[in-house]
Amino acid sequence: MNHNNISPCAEMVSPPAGSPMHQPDFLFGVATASFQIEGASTEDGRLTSIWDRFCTTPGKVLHGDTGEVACDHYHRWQEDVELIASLGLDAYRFSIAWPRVMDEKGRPNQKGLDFYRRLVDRLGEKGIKSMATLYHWDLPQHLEDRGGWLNRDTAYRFADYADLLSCELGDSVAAWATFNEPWCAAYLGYGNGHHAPGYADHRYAAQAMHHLLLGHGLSLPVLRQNSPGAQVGLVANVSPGYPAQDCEADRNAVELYDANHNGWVLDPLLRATYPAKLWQRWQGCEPLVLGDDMAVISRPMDFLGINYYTRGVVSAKGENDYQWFELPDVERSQMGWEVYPQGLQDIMEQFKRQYSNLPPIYITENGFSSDDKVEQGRVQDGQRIAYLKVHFAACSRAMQNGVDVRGYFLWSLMDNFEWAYGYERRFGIVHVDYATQVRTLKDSAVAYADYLAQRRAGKFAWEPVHNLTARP
Ligand code: IFM
Repeated sequence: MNHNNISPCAEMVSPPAGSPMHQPDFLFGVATASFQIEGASTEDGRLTSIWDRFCTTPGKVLHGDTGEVACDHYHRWQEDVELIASLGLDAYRFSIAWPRVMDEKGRPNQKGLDFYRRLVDRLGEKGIKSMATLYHWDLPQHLEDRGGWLNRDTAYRFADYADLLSCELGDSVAAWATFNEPWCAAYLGYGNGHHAPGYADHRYAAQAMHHLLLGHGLSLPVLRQNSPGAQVGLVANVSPGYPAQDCEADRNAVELYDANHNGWVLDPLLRATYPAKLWQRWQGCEPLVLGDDMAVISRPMDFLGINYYTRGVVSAKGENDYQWFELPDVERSQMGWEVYPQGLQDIMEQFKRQYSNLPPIYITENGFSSDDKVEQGRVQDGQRIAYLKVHFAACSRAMQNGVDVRGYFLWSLMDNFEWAYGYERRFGIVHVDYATQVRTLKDSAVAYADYLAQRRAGKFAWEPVHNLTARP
């Protein structure tokens, strides 16, 4: 690891003075996902996943990049845990690769399980809490060959997988997220084909979403039973909508956008129903819902994880559809996403108004991609530092207005495989040189670590807005 840049630090990444984020119980972490960092895609009995297949399908991933090596975390996990510890983080959010831990018959693959056992044990020794995501998109290919998320049976296979993992690691994991971003798995994977497995049919997307959510609901009691000390929840990517113009048609467009981006996942979980507006836009695409599915899906969760990057500004496209409106002259990330911190406050306050049973929130992803370069041992990513600070401030305002936020996980610990964009887009606070696997702390990592060290030293006062320890 290259630490040359640790001393000439830029400013500290800190929430504003008095922010409730300074409370010692508020968790600060970083997040990653198995396929994006692990590599070792054929080692120790790991099966092929839908993303391995997708990467080798011509034209699907930029430059033909694959997850074969990625950040080589499977071999360098000890160095990476040291890195997490050296930053002074409270928690680490990672995901488990389903194809690494189960064989085609659903039997455990001990070598794969051992990898995660070693990881959570080492994190525990370092005093770092583990938040494990069970599904961050790497479905075993053999399940896709039987229909993947279009096949209801996959939801039951997912519950078996959750059972195995929580039996194995249930004593050491602080929080389980069943799924990461079902919206992406369903819509990008089955609705427009930008992600694996690459289908493009809205009826497929709706049915896949239903089975993903069913898998979530089926696994909740299993996780609770095997891992009674852990919190269980789901991670959703969320995005507030705003009208391009202040007119009724664009306000209706915002409702359609909101139903698609937020309500499609959150209404079933928190209201046991799909939003009617969704089917207004996608007529005839309603999924097949059986028996008590909606009751299963809406079983209570201990937390909701939200991933926030940007907002949508939309205008009407006929009566039942919307289109994106590209604002000129706004700051954007390397992904082209507008930097809009107010959206983080707005969406959390919207959820608080909308859902009477909204559980406590973790911000499970938030971060900035830029074309970072190592120059004389240093990566000057001042734009990322600025992004983090304004999002900390937005989170603080939401908490001051009564939103119960328990922690913040920055995406991402290190640069990694950014799905259809391959390795070109860099989200890490640690730079990865993919040719040498050298990790170099970017200025943002140093600035985040500076804040965490000063917070531990008790340097910040805060205004309490809710008692974090009083809730489960
Ligand atoms: O890299 C992804 C992550 O896997 C899921 N949430 C969004 C990130 C940035 O696109």
